[in-house]
This record gives sequence, C-alpha cells and structure tokens, in this order.
Amino acid sequence: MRRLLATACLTAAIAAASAARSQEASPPVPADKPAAAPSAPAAGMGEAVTVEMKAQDGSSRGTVKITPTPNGLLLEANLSGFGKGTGDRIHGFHFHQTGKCEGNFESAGGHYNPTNKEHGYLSANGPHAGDMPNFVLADDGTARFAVFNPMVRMTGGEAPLNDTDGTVIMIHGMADDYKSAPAGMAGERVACGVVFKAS
Ligand SMILES: [Cu+2]
Repeated sequence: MRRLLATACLTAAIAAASAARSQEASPPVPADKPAAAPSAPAAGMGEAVTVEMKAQDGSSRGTVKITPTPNGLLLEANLSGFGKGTGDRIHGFHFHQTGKCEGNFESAGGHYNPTNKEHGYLSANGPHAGDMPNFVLADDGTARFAVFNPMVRMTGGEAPLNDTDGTVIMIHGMADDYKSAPAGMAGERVACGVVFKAS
C-alpha cells in the first residue's frame, strides 16, 4: 500500500513537472490569494451618522451615533436630560418604521419590522428588526451605552433604515418586556430621533 502510494506520488510529481515545463511561456497562474484590491467599502457600509434625540417638547435628550459595519449597525448612545425618572428607570429602545418625530411621536408608527416577525427577543417568531435591548438611566438622568443590531443596515439588505419612509430611534417611558405584541408594553414615547426622514 505504501509503495503503491509512493509510486502514485512520483507519477504525479513527474506529471506536474512536465506540465510546468510546458507552461513556461505562459503567464503565471494567480495564487489563491486575491490580488490587493482598492479598499472599497463592503455592501451596506457608509458613513456614521449622529442622531439627535428629542423629547415631545423639542428639547434635546442627547445623541445616538450609528456606525455601519459589514454585519449590522453599532449604536452608541450618549443620553441626557431625562431627569430622575421613575421606578426602575428601565427604558425601551427601538427603531420605528416611519421617519417622523411629531406630536406624541405616534407619527413614527410601529416598530421597524420589514420581515414581518413578532415582537420581542422572547418570542419564538421574533424579534422585529427594530427591536433592541432596554437601557437604564443613571441617577442624574443620563445614560451611556452601546448596542449592536445585526438585523438592520443603513441601506440594502432586507431591513434597510433608508427605505422609502425613513426610520427613527424611539425611547419609551417604560421597559420593553421583550414579548408582548406589538411593542413590549413599553409605554409612552418619550424621545425620538430621525435617522432617515420620511420622504
Ligand atoms: Cu418602540
């Protein structure tokens, strides 16, 4: 068996050598490593944007920076102006479907859900593309946190924020329970920020 294998290897080596000789005049075959390409951004990538969050009276509640990555969006929130808050100070945080922050923010519609899932991380058929984890306010009414949402993109893919009617980020007065349809019982809409305006 071993001898047979050795013979086979030798035969292959001879064949390879003769093939190499016959190709001497040809240009070299490219290696398996791709040639260095110009550093074009991956699909769905683009510039980071900073979204200003505003209360219903128009006053600022800080910012959320959104950085596109090849596999989703990284959100970095730097919030303020929420006062002492109430209860456990846990607040729902979502993308909503319409790029409009007016009045009591019902203008923004429901959760961004272009793939027709059910609401919540705890739902068997969830979550919405716009679902994100709750955050907790500090004693001074500020919050700093980061969250990665792998379901959405700025443009392209099955859940682009830059669709025909835009998208907002919404903060609720209460916690998202991660399961109740359609929006996790998160209560009042206390701050809203336009990512892409409704056209
Ligand atoms: Cu919401």
